[in-house]
This record gives sequence, structure tokens and C-alpha cells, in this order.
Amino acid sequence: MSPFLLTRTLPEDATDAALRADVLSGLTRHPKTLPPKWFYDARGSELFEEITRLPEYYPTRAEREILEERSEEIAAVSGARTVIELGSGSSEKTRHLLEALTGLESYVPVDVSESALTGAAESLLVDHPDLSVHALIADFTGGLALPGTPGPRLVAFLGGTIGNLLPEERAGFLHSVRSLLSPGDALLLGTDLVKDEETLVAAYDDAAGVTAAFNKNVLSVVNRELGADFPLDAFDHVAVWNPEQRWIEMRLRARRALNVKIRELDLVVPFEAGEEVRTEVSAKFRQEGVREELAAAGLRLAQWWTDAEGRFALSLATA
Ligand code: AVJ
Repeated sequence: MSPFLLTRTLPEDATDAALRADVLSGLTRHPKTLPPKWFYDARGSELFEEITRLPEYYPTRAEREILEERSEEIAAVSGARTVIELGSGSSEKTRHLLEALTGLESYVPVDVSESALTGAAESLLVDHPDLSVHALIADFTGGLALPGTPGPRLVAFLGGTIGNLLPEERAGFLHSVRSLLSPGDALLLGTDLVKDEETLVAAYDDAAGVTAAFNKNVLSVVNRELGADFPLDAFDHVAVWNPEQRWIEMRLRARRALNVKIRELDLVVPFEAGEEVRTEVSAKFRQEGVREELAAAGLRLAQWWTDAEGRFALSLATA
């Protein structure tokens, strides 16, 4: 059996320092914000997996449909010997693709969640004992140091997670991906598509309240990691469609005026009744926009696939 390597590109206290910096800057500005990457502790990753099975949350199923339909095609076009998956989570959808790639030698899943990475690698290695898996605990928005693995390489960024980045962050991210690619390498990018508001809002405000629990989980993370005293029941989950920016915004709205103490930051954060913290944007795309953003980063849109209902797209881009 090939070795399973797990590398933390940042020391554990760097993660802690990043959380402190994000919480300090996000909660002392107006409007208040918290970055979505802090949703994903073990509980948050579990809740996200639960979201992907909700009737209202279509992106995972739509993307899986494309991967099931098109994996052979993607494999043939890319011929990859290494797949690098950014934000790999459970790696469940990627399986099809990995299995279609007949010359695959190496898989590099990159995620902020250690629990998701180890779980994914364990289950993958059961079926593919000869695959070399080198998992990276890393925040891929901050530039990546990748292990030296055989080319051609396919960098996969699935799930629509690029939509969590603001437009300027997306541009920076795509440039850094571009700089990782050698001739013959490719980027496989998943993007959720613009559609009617009702469908979009329902996907982020499900009837069972799982997304609400996922959203509030970021407060539990801050409570645990930074000794804060956010009362979770004093906040409501809010999901709104912003038609100008073409993104869904998730927010947490204070039900009443309150002061939150964050012990480790020596900070008291005042909330007015009704005040909101923006915890996530999830941008939705059209083909022309994707093409333009790729082109601006020096990438060429070579293939565009959608599910039968046209809800979600996979793009294959080359340098
Ligand atoms: C994992 C970033 C793709 O934006 O749809 C799901 C996260 N947030 N429900 C998304 C999420 C609320 C998800 N991504």
C-alpha cells in the first residue's frame, strides 16, 4: 500500500493566528463579517455533508450528475497522472473522476478540515491501495506549495466553492492557480449558475434548518477557539439573494441588543438589535463571466459542461 501523507502547510498556531485576525478585523468593522472558511471544524464539515443531501440543496447533485456523465471525457482530455483537489472535503464526488483516470498515480487533496481529509483518504485508499495520497491541510486562498508529483496535473476546484471568494479574491486565486500550471496541465472548475431567486434562497435556507445550524456553527467555533460567549439562540439565520452582485449572502442577525465578550482577544463586541454579521457569499455564474474571469488570469475555457437542467457547470481550462 502506498503511504498516506498528511502535511500541515501552516503550523497549528498559524491557523489560530489567522482565526484571531479574521475575527478581530471582521467583528470590529461595519457591517460585520466572518469568513466562511471557519465554518468547517469537524461539526461544521458534518453539517455541510448533511446539507449536500437536503432536497433544496441541488448543487452537489447537479455537479455529481456532470461528473458521472463526463468523467471519461474529462479523463481523456486531461490524461492526468496527478489530481490536486482544492477544498476536497469528503472527496466523494471526485471518486468518479479518479476512477476514470487510468494513468492516475497521485492524489493531493487540500482542505482546511483535517477530519475531512483523513476520513476521505482512508475511504479512498480502501478501494485504491496503489494510489499515492498526499493530503494538505491548507488554506488554498493563500497561495500553495504543492508536493512534486508527476504531470500532467489536473487541479480540481469543485462544489462551487470559488463562489465563496469576492471578485478581487477570485482574480487573485485564478492567477495563483494559473501559476501552478505547466503546459499540458488543466483546471477543472465547478460553478453554480444564476437561476431563479426562489430556488437559490431555498438552497441556503432549508426547511429542516440544517443550513441555519451550519451558519451558527461559526459562532461555536469562535466560542470554543477564542473563549467567546456568543449565545447561539440570540441569532437568526438569514439567506438573501443579491441580484447586483449575483450572490447569495448568508448572515447571522442578532435578535436583540447584546454584548459579546471574546476573552482571547480582550474584546467586547456590541450588537444592536437586528444587526447582522455576513458569514458567506456564494456567487452564481454565467458562462460568459466564467470565460472572462479565466481569460483575465491567462486561462482559456476549453470545455463547458452542465447538468441536464442547466443548474451547475464544470469548466475545463488550460494555460
Ligand atoms: C461549499 C462553498 C460550495 O456556497 O454552496 C452550503 C457552502 N453554504 N450552504 C456553497 C454552503 C451554505 C457551499 N460551498
